[in-house]
Amino acid sequence: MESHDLATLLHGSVSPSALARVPAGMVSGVTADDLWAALAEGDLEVHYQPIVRLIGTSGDEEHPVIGAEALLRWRHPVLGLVGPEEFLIAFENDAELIRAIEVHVLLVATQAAAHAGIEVAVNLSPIRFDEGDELILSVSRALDGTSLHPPDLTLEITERELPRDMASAAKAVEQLQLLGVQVVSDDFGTGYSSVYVENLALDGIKLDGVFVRAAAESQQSREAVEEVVDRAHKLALTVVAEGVESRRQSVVARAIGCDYAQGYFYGRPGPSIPARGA
Ligand code: G
Ligand code: MN
Repeated sequence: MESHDLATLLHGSVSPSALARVPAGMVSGVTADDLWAALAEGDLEVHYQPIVRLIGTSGDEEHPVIGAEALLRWRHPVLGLVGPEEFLIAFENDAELIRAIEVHVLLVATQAAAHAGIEVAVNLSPIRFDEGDELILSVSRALDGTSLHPPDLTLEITERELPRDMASAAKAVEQLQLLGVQVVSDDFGTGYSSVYVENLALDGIKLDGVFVRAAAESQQSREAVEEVVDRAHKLALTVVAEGVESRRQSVVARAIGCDYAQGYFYGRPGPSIPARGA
């Protein structure tokens, strides 16, 4: 089975304009020093958005929380809370800064999740997968520092960018899985889906919200997205539906076989980690 069919099918399910993301406005004048200072002063906070289980639930009213995605937020002295898309993009190639911020999020999130008794997903940028041992070390240190079970930690890697070297990224994914953690492709369908699925032995995909919303809007899109979910399952990938904003989208995500879901409908990101649901 050709995994690039996944991307082709998905792209056919939405209009090209739906995929063209409008870049978020950057907070102007931010320097790397500002971010190092924010990190040192505790102004880089970790917020959490619940992830719910859809499989094995008895109806569309039941959305047990099984985990959370850790999301970085900068508590800016003037602007208030700002998301990473508004301040981090300009520093995408500053590997040292990105590493320091991501290690901070990883440490805070794993401790919070161990305490709350839930699973947690942490975002890693593709450049971290070029570091080799450095990444593996920071993940194993984070695990050593808590009672979190490794399978309860998921690392999300966005497929919007490519790691510089796919072969070493593939090796990093294998080493992470040897630690027992899971690795999933984030924003699935919006980037290099086929490259990711073909080169990395992923545990799952997070289907971008644009497809979940399209599936709830037209029968044709729904069939295409359902086919992608079926094929992902055949590749032994779990599927998280992202960006679920309404009851209707939630019902559709469950009906087409998504295993888990996340989005404003179940809960917005917030400063406290959610408790495990019934
Ligand atoms: O790329 P990634 O999936 O990691 O992005 C997560 C971002 O998506 C967060 O900043 C979060 O605030 C946002 N988000 C979470 N749920 C929803 C949703 O239901 N709708 C929209 N539009 N954005 C969401
Ligand atoms: Mn993510």
